Amino acid sequence: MGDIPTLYTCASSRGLRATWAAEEAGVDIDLKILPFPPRFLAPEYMDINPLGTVPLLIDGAARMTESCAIAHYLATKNGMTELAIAPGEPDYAEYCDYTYHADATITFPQTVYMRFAIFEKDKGWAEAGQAYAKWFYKRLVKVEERLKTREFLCADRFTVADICVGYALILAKNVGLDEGVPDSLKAYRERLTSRDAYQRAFDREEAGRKALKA
Ligand SMILES: N[C@@H](CCC(=O)N[C@@H](CS)C(=O)NCC(=O)O)C(=O)O
Repeated sequence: MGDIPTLYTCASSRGLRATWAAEEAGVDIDLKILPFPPRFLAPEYMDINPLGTVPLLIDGAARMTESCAIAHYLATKNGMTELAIAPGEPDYAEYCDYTYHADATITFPQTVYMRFAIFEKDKGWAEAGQAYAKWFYKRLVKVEERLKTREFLCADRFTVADICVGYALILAKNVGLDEGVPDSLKAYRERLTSRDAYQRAFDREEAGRKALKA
């Protein structure tokens, strides 16, 4: 494929932020779906990404391993698009803030919950996992407040900040963390996931996941 970026990811992982941004921006990517977790099920992946995490984007000499950064990069690599907010535009600061907030503050407790309460629940840490679930719920307050008067997080339009925060809400539903998600954020998630580009991204990843099993 050569000239187009290659995205290594696992279906419905944080890499969905990147696949979704590529679909929204109309950027061609070579999508490579790995089994989860690649660390154990695709150990050769460690040679190209010693972290063992997904996503990984390779574009020429660039190697990126942060889903929110990759989403912003894909939305802007061929020039600014409506999916991003430029310096000097209203809500530029908020755009940066919510794009980082999505993973650093919201997805972080979700990840710890998943590890302790799901993947390693037999190690006796399930209670700690549930404590992180509560922490996750509390951390939704900022987005909840922001969306009381808005349809999207920034500049009255759909941006990468919505992709990044929206994915955390999608993950919540997928891993049994929906009980403490306010109805207003469930409605926001519904608006986001009904977008054609989201559906295309989801279907592309699922097709890759199914091909692994074939
Ligand atoms: N901050 C990184 C985190 C990447 C990450 O931890 N990805 C998870 C999947 S959502 C993963 O690869 N877990 C498997 C592992 O750590 O072995 C991002 O947003 O891309």
